[in-house]
Amino acid sequence: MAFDSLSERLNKAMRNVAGKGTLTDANMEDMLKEVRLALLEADVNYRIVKSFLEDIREKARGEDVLNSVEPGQQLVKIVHDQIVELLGTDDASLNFKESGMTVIMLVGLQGTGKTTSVAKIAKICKEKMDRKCMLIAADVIRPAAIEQLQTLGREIDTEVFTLGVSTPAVEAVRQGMRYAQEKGYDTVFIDTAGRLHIDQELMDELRQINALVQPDEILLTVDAMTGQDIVNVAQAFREALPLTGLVVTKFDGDSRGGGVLSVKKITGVPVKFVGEGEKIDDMGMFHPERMADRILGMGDIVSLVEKAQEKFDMEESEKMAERMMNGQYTMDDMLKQFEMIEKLGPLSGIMKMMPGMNQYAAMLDEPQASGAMKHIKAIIQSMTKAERANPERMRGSMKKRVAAGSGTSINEVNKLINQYSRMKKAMDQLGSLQRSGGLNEENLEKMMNNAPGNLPAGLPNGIRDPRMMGQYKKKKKGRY
Ligand SMILES: Nc1nc2c(ncn2[C@@H]2O[C@H](COP(=O)(O)OP(=O)(O)OP(=O)(O)O)[C@@H](O)[C@H]2O)c(=O)[nH]1
Ligand SMILES: [Mg+2]
Repeated sequence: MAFDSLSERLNKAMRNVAGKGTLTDANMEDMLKEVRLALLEADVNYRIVKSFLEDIREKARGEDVLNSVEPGQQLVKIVHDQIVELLGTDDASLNFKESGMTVIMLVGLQGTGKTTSVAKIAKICKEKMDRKCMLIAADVIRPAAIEQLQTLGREIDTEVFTLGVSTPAVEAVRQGMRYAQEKGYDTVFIDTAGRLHIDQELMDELRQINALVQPDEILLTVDAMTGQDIVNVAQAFREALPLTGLVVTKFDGDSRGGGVLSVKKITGVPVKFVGEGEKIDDMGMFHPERMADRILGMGDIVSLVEKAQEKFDMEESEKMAERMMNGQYTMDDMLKQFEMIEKLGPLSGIMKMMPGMNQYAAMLDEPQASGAMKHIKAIIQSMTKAERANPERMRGSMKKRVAAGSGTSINEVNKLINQYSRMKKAMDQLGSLQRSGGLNEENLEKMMNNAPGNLPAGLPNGIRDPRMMGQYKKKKKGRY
């Protein structure tokens, strides 16, 4: 099985360090040396190995020390997370059109497993996602290709559209699409021809099909046994076609796995499916977490550290919440908050449902949406302790220094300070709500009645919201 020897070596290196009660630079470097060798031996791209190790070092230094687990165990978790990161943390599910027909095209070199994968993935779509699937035979080069697809189609009880070998592939696709539309299919798979090497003729044909149907998914099948060459093949195909994902086949073979571990980082194309055998059901969606568990094989330790981290986060956030509601909200708190939100995912969904909190919800999402976390961090880290506690008091020259120090602009610094002020206000409001008894019946009643005078001091409501106030004034001005 792919990754077996990598897994064994990594496991050994990590077991060594996992039991350590104290962690010195020296035994961490020993461990990293082992990890490095294991990855290189598995044929992972050397540049990736290098940045992989650097990231681990950096994370190990930056991590909060958890009291309830051994430092070595914490390090195991860091390595695990780094493998997940390498495999890709974005959503790797299929893109289906909201309405209308979704088209999924499989491309790849000869014999990599396109035709088999079409049937395997169609079966998953049919059975697990309730899609109405049809297959189009667009490989008119290999004589037995159409028959092979028809056999597979029968096996998964799915219609195959073909015009035989004498109709060019592009024409077969054109007519197949029309046919699928008429028949009310909502998901169409296109099985294309393969070549031994990437050649112009193949790419031209694929480009034409792409231009004609603009598939929602173009999946490149790669054979896990190809090793690092996966990366070169993926790059060549990506230059010709807007690839949306990879299907790694023959994972059941004895490949070292380095190509699979390198391809996402280098090409930016995520692995979406993994084929693990010749049978129709030997295909699964790709889960980076599960794959990382499989590679590292230390699920017990990883989940132990996860639990400790959750507990740590809870304690931290409780302490923080208490301070914040007592009017001690600093920019350091804001940064921590953003980081927590980043970890948690969209908290704004919940906030949007709370009366008056909608405006803050949008702010919370901002650092995630724009990827501005790096800037925010740099800005806050460029500020002195005193400035972080009272950013509103910063003068122009200070802001200029911070902007220069963080590689941002005064504008961005100002924007962050504004955001901070609004968050601080929200915290104060929550604090005063809590001091006046929390969200009890009485306070809720007051909020419902929306009577500004009766509300706990400063609670946001329609008219006191500064932005609403502006609109209100504008309206007044226009009218009178
Ligand atoms: N062990 C194993 N064999 C696989 C897997 N996927 C495909 N195969 C086998 O690989 C061979 C080639 O598969 P095809 O699906 O015909 O490959 P293709 O890319 O369509 O090939 P061409 O159409 O000739 O380019 C077949 O014998 C498949 O059974 C897999 O995940 N594991
Ligand atoms: Mg084929």
